[in-house]
Amino acid sequence: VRLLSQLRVDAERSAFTFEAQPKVDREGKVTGAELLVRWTTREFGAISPVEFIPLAEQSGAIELLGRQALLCAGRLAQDIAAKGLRLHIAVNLSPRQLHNMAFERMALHACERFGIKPAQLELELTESALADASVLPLLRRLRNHGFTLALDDFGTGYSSLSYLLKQPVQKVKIDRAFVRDITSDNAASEVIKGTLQICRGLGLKTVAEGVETWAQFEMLRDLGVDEFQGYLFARPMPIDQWLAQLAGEG
Ligand code: G
Ligand code: G
Ligand code: MN
Ligand code: NA
Repeated sequence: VRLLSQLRVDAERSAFTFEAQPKVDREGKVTGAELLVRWTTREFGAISPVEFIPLAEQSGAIELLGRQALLCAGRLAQDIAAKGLRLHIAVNLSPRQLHNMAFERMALHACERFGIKPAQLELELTESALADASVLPLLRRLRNHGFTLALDDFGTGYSSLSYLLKQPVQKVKIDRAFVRDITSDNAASEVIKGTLQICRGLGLKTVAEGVETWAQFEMLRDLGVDEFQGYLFARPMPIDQWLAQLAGEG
């Protein structure tokens, strides 16, 4: 209860921070980064999003967190464009955010405010967020505005092929549970192969999450995965650190 009230107070104060975890292409070149929220309280220390996102969803604080994430993404996309780089910034969305009437306006506002195009932002949605067919019109509008929609944690929910066909997403992120087992478990690699084949057929880009070893990277690359994210390339890091790295590379 104390945690919940602290969460409300901190959400009002925009007290969340965000880390960036880069993604790379098949050559290992950076394509963009995913923003991951961080929350540290004086009383309880750092709390994992796995713990507080559900609380934020229940309490409604997720609206404020989501707004802060969009603004952070917009600002970062602006900084990156100013360096002459063409990289995307991805934000995670909770199911509840898609039921907020103001979400679309908030997302467009973030783009206007920082002078960026929606195409520079990627919205990561979980299967559970898409399970409710009533969000489809919003997703179509977001896509028409130019936002890239990515299906996160693919394979952990209950998506069937027919279900995937109906989604207006352009990218599929293969869950790290499959990536973890790809070199040891034949079933995991068959699931990935099947997923990649379907995605190719539908013209969807693919991202492998949680890539930790060279063996995983090489196997996934041979199978045709487009983008990669994981500790092998970089851990989530403070945004300024990522910008400094990019400056070094550029
Ligand atoms: O970095 P990591 O352990 O911390 O993230 C854990 C989970 O929290 C991930 O599944 C991720 O999707 C979710 N998450 C991270 N940042 C955000 C965010 O800004 N908004 C939402 N809704 N979820 C997030
Ligand atoms: O949004 P999503 O559920 O994809 O959240 C990404 C989560 O995965 C974050 O918690 C992030 O810290 C974590 N993560 C990113 N790369 C790796 C990795 O290589 N290995 C593991 N175990 N976790 C990772
Ligand atoms: Mn994600
Ligand atoms: Na994931």
